[in-house]
Amino acid sequence: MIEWSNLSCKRNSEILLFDQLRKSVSKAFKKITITDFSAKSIAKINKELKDILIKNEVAVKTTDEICKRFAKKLSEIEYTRFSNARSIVLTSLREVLLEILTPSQSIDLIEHVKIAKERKNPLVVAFFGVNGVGKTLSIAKIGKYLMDNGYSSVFAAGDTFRAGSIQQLQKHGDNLNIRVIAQNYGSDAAAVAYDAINHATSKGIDVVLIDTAGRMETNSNLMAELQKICKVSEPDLKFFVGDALTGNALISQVKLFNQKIGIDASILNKIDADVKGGAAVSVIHISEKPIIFLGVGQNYEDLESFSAEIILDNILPTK
Ligand SMILES: Nc1nc2c(ncn2[C@@H]2O[C@H](COP(=O)(O)OP(=O)(O)O)[C@@H](O)[C@H]2O)c(=O)[nH]1
Ligand SMILES: [Mg+2]
Repeated sequence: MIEWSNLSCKRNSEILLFDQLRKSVSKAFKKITITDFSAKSIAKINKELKDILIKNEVAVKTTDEICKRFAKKLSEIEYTRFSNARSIVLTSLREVLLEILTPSQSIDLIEHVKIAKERKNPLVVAFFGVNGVGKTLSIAKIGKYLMDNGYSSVFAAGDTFRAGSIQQLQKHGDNLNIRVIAQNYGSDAAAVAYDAINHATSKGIDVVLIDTAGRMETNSNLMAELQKICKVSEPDLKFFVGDALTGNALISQVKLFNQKIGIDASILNKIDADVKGGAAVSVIHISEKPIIFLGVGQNYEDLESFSAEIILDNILPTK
């Protein structure tokens, strides 16, 4: 059993993200010796890029899309003998990755809270994902984030399945001084969510954060339970929570949860431990939904608002 009281609120300021991906890109791009952007030269760089992306766990479909757009961009370059090939290649790759990391819609949690407040309703946010990806800790981090921004929240202990899950959420609630609405293990998670929404409505609490059970994504009972939670609590926002360390399994999870539940955004955790770094790029491309937060550690403050620029700065060499 993890000792939750050990969680402090210290900031982990020096987080080295996507170490391996950056190193491979840097190494490959140092070697760029091409002197033209002929179809042959482009194919050569593209092959190198493809290998790097696949090795660093960017999904195959995402890799293909990046390479396709990258090759197209390079083929449109007007190259002269004064051009700096390496800089052209880097700029083009940055542009392509930025497109991939910027889905059509973006999500600002605080804006959603403000709108719900104007309507005098609590904002209802539900968290979904398989076991161990960090749903419960994300709820605690977001509870703290909302508090730091001047908004109140209540936690709904909707994982009534896994032993210890209610106590785990309760411990976070105690640490953060946030109320937890819970029933017994085995009780109806949708009823817990419903209670929490009633509690928030009657007490004027701004946000309801609903924890849910994980199990395996292939478990059809789980999907039925999660759909029932959605039907009863009608969440304003549904967040898929994923673990960056799970590589390609993450891609099938986000696809499935999106299909069965319909997600609004993803939270990607354990970025602090993800040396490969392909997950963030793939999750956005595959789900066509933004990442709203990155989990970068086990402290309550280890939550970063997502920014494509931060990811790019971490992946691409600057010179
Ligand atoms: N290093 C790291 N660990 C995390 C992060 N998010 C969650 N964890 C750890 O992952 C484990 C599972 O988290 P939990 O919230 O219980 O996952 P859940 O089963 O989805 O509710 C715990 O040990 C967390 O401390 C993160 O961003 N970085
Ligand atoms: Mg949990």
